[in-house]
Amino acid sequence: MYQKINGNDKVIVSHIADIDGMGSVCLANAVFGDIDVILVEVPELRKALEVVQNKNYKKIFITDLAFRDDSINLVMNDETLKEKIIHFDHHTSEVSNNMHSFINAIPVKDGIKTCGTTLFCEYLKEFYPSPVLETKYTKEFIELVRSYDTWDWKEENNTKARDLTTLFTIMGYEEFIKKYSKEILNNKEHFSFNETEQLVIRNKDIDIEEYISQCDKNLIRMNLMGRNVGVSISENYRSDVGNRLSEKHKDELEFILIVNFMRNSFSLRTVRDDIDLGKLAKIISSKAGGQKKAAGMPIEKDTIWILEKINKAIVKNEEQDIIAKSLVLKKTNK
Ligand SMILES: [Mn+2]
Repeated sequence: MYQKINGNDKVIVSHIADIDGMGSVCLANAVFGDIDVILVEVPELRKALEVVQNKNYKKIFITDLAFRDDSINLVMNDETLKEKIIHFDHHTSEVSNNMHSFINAIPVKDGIKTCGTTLFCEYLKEFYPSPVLETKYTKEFIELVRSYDTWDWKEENNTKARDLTTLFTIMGYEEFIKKYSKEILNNKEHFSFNETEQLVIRNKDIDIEEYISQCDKNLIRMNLMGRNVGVSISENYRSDVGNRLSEKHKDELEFILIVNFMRNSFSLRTVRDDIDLGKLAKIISSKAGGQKKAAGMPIEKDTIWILEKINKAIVKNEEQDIIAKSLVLKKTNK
């Protein structure tokens, strides 16, 4: 959890892990000048709510974050807090929570997939109109965020959207927010990367390629909830790893499960249309969330059995390996 608390009357709580979480914060900085900021992973929302709960905020914006039961319960028991929250989420798994007055999940609007940043921008345009929201630069920046976050960039071949995410991976959230808050405020031209940025993005792409092929080599095949799954125990670039490996093995594997011990989470990714990972993850854990092709859940008591299964799969694969090798050995000895 990252916090920048300066005693402002507004605070934005956003997703720390991707450019959609960043986009709303950059817009808020550009429009409000200064605003308190808290960045969290999805399961940390309750902690963030506890931080803002007894402060004198007039408005609490929550962007690109889903409410889990623990956060819902906290808000339900605090009328003052409930009134201050304005929520912008787009994850399909959360739509059923819209029955709560403070929850607002809209996955599609006018036939176009939304993201936290596009929803927040529309709200700002209505209630805090500003010329910085109307520039070519801002519109293009927001579309890059939307395109990447909804994975529309794949069909649209919007490589700039992917490059923006790569730059975020390189810069980290603090530098990224600082840079793009300033750009949105001052830049009225088309969105572009300078030469240095292009160079570091290309270099990073090479690293990512190597990382993915390493993950591919170490992929563990197993069965989970009756599905053929490829498991990758890896820390970085989870959307790239998940999507690329799912694409490569789409006939054999229904989805890719990434085990990330640094984030203490499971990430599920697929390119297939015959499975709904958001729904599947919800069956496994009440703390899960996501969409058809991308979902996640924490590693904790309800999900730890998955690690046990992976362990068994590793042992089984090793045994099969040994058998296969000894068969080869027998053959060559003959
Ligand atoms: Mn998002």
